[in-house]
This record gives sequence, structure tokens and C-alpha cells, in this order.
Amino acid sequence: MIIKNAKLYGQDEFVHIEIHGDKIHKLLPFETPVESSGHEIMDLNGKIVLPPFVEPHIHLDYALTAGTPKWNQSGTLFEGIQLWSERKQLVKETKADVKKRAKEALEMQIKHGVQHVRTHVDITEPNFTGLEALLEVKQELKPWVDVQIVAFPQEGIYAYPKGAALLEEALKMGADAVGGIPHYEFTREDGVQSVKKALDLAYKYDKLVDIHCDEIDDEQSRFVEVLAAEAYKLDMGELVTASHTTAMGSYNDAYATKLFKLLKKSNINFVSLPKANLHLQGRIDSYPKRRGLTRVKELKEAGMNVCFGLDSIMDPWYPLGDGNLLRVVEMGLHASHMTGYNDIKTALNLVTENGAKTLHIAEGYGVKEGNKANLVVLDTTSEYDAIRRLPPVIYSIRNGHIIAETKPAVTTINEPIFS
Ligand code: 17E
Ligand code: FE2
Repeated sequence: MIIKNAKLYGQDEFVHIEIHGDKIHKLLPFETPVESSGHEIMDLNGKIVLPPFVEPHIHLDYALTAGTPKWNQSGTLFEGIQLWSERKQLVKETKADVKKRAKEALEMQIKHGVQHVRTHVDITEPNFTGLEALLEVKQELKPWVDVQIVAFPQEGIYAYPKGAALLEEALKMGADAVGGIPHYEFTREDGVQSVKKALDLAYKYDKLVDIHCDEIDDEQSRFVEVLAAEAYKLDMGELVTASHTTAMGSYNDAYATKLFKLLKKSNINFVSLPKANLHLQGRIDSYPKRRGLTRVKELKEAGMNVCFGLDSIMDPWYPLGDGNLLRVVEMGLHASHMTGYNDIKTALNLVTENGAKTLHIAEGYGVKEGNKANLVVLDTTSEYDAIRRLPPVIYSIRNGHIIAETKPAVTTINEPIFS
């Protein structure tokens, strides 16, 4: 197949993408005649082609459980954790139940051009139902999406009975990454210890690390410095991710200036979850109310790797979510004051290459000769317009096959009011 007149994201010249089997064989310059090549031709007329979207942080085991048995009334993270804990005792779900919900959520993401997903899975439950379910989903959905699994101790490594042993067992069962939640541990010391434990386990079992880190509006919550320092000492920065880090939005600038030097040195990755945290944070504030996001703009300007994720699809923490990362980008740009021309033009890097770097899959990712024929086509010819209008992904192509397509809606005004 030849994909003709494609505008690669961020480039001005059109190219023709020649696909052989599951690979991108050649990127042909615009002038190359392709009509008589004998290949099947798809003409994009200058529409934008990107590598598939990367969802760096979602909780598939929680998806589609909002309101069962109760809705989160306060909108806080801590009520979410409480509700989930109660639900685990009350609703004894089977592996098949969890798989069904996770697949429904993944289907939403696949329809929006996502082909790489990192999901956290709660392992603070002795039966590992969620983990077993997600390990199977990961295998079963390979033709559509690559899934990475973080063993996530939602109720704490030390605050939950035998949390550390459950975490280690989850890694042996096949989780790809170690999680943590230091701001939820009983004491600061336990929080520090939990971060060190996560890194030790990652080192021992050769895993990635992704910590729910400082997801609280407490300016004293400073576990990200522990994570960065330990990652630096072990020379593991590229394998390590700090998710949420919302307390950074409350740090004083003197501390933030010192912290940023360490963060930069450590080379760790950051995931911001703008929809989830605009909703969850600031709940205990009166006015002025904090936005409760990490310092996305400043991290990016300081040369660190930041990406955006969704976090939730209808769970005890967040009642909405449809799997569309473009909507996350739109909200994140507003909330982070990243609405300058250049910020808008390059915004989709936050859900493509920056996400790929975070997932440690950057090698082989991208619309390049020799790589897998994995790409998405947006219904627009302009990077700027992609953010203004949030057009649909008209094709998602994986291993050379069209795995999802959307027919864009057409709206007309019937009364001649403008003539
Ligand atoms: N669990 C957690 O600790 N934080 C979140 N934002 C979600 C689950 C969704
Ligand atoms: Fe999360």
C-alpha cells in the first residue's frame, strides 16, 4: 500500500508512505510518481500523519466502575481510594468481569488512535484478580494495542498488610513496572522507604518504575526528590517515571528551583494527568483554589520529558472520560498556560513521542523507514487546527492493517442566513 500526500506531523513537505507488509518500506518525496506503481493507493490530500497515540497512565482495572456501589461525593482522591477499597470487599468480581471492563475501555482508546497503553493495576488484594485479568487482556489484544502493566499498590506498600510481598509477587507474575503511592503511606518515613523499595525491586527484577508521586495539594509532600535522587544514584532515570506530582503546583519557588536541578540531573520522566487532577485537586481549598497540576510548562522548558495521560474512564476517582487523548491535550494546554503559538503547534508531542519515551519504547516508534507500519491519520491538514478543533482519527493503521476508521461528521447550515 502507498499512503499518498501525507503531511508528517511537524513537517511542511508532503511525502508518500510506501508500506510493505507490516513495515514502512520507504518515505518517498512528494514529486515521486506513484500512480502506476501497482500498489493500492490511499490519498490523504495533505492530512496529518502521526505515530500512534501513547496513553502513558490509565487504570484499566478501575474503568467503568463509577457509582457501583457509590459515587464519589467529595471529588477527592482519598474518597476515591476509600470507595475502591470498599468495593473490593463488597463486589467480588471475577477475572472475566475485570477483563470485560478493561477491554471496553481499551476499545474506546483504540478508536481514538491509541496503540500503546501503560495501565496501573491494583495489587493490594491477595487474589490478584485484576493483575491476572490484565495479563490476559495484554496478550489477547496484541493485534490492536501494546499494553504495559504497572503493579500498583493502591493502598500502600507499608500501609496495606503484606503490601511489599504482594508487590514483589506481582512482579514475578509478569508486571512490567513497579508502582508506589508514597503520599498515602502512614508517615513521611514510610513514604521515603516505599520509594526506595520500589526502586530496589525494579533493580532486582529488571523492571520499569512508575510512582504515583505527591498526588496531593500538600506543599510538604516531597517524595519526587527521593524518587529522582534514588534514580540518579542507581543510574536508572530513563526507566523511572513520576506520575501526577501535583504537589509541585504548590511548592514555593525557592524549593522548586533547587528541586529542578536534581530532576534534570536524574533524567526521570513525568506524566501529568490534567483532566483527572483538575477534578481531584483543590477540593479542600476555599478561594483562591489551586489548579493542582504539576509544573508542565516549566518542566518542558527545562528540557525534561513530560507527557499527558487520561488516568481514568468512569471510576471512583473520575466520573467522565472517553479515551480520547486529544481532549486531554486541550485541557492540559489550558490548565498549564501552554497556549502560545508554538506550544499549540507542537502539543501532540505530549501524547506521542514524549509518551513513547516515558514507556521506554522510543526505539522503533515513529513514522520512519524500517519501522513497523503503525500510524494514525487525523482529519486535518494543520497542527494548529488539530488542537483547535480536535478532529477525529480517520485511520489507525497497525502492522500495515487499518485497525480502526472513523467517518467524520458533516454539518451544513440549511437556511441562507449568511448570504
Ligand atoms: N488511584 C490513585 O491513587 N490516583 C488516581 N488518580 C486514580 C487512582 C485514578
Ligand atoms: Fe493514576
